[in-house]
Amino acid sequence: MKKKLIFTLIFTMLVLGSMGIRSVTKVSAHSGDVFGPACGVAVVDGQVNESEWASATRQTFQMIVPGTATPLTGTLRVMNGAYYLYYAFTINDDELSESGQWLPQGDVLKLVFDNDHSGSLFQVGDDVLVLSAGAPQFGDNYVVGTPAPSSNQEDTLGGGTSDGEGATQRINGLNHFEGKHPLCSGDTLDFCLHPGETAGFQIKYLDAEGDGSFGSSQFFPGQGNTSEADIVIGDCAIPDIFVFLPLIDKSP
Ligand SMILES: [Ca+2]
Ligand SMILES: [Ca+2]
Ligand SMILES: [Ca+2]
Ligand SMILES: [Ca+2]
Repeated sequence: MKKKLIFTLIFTMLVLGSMGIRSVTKVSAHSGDVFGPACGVAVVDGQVNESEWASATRQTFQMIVPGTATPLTGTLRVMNGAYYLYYAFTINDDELSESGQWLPQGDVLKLVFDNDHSGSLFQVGDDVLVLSAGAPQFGDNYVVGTPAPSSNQEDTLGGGTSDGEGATQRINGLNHFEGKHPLCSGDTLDFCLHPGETAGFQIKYLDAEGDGSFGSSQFFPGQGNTSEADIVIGDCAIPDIFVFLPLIDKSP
């Protein structure tokens, strides 16, 4: 009888495994680094104004830097409306570079998401949002997985759509990054989040120097595929999607 039970359990596990069902265990090895729930909308123009981000969850932190480079200090703000996730990042980089060694678009901010909050980053298909100093400043990407586990490319190259917008500016000694992305675009290469749900994420900032050389890679809350902070989606009624009716042609 016992053998039969064990056999049934193993069989069930094999069937579930073959169906590709991921573990639904919620890992919270990153307590403290939680952004949201917070409701609000912002004008995504690369100027992080205090007033427009007043209702966001904000945290200022020293970046984590492997090696000997000097850690920069970053501030991340997060909030959402009914349709979009909004995020703003400022960092005390000494200049905003629009191109550099290994960085054709210069300074780059990447938010790498753990869509299903499994506790592991860089699963193929996970959402990646990119804001660059050089054009195009916004990139809606996804984890490709090859050649390196963390490599990513534009959704449009994988049959998906580019969803959202972003802008970057140099203001008062800080690099400003602002972006927005649908909470649930319907694109399988994006996350789909509802009020109360949580996504994990990691920040990677790549610094291009003024002389064109590569500066450093800087992370928050840390480096590695299990070092992630959380975003909790608010139940926000703020209508932040606008439908423009087509102009009616009244000419005879
Ligand atoms: Ca703004
Ligand atoms: Ca997309
Ligand atoms: Ca994406
Ligand atoms: Ca820089």
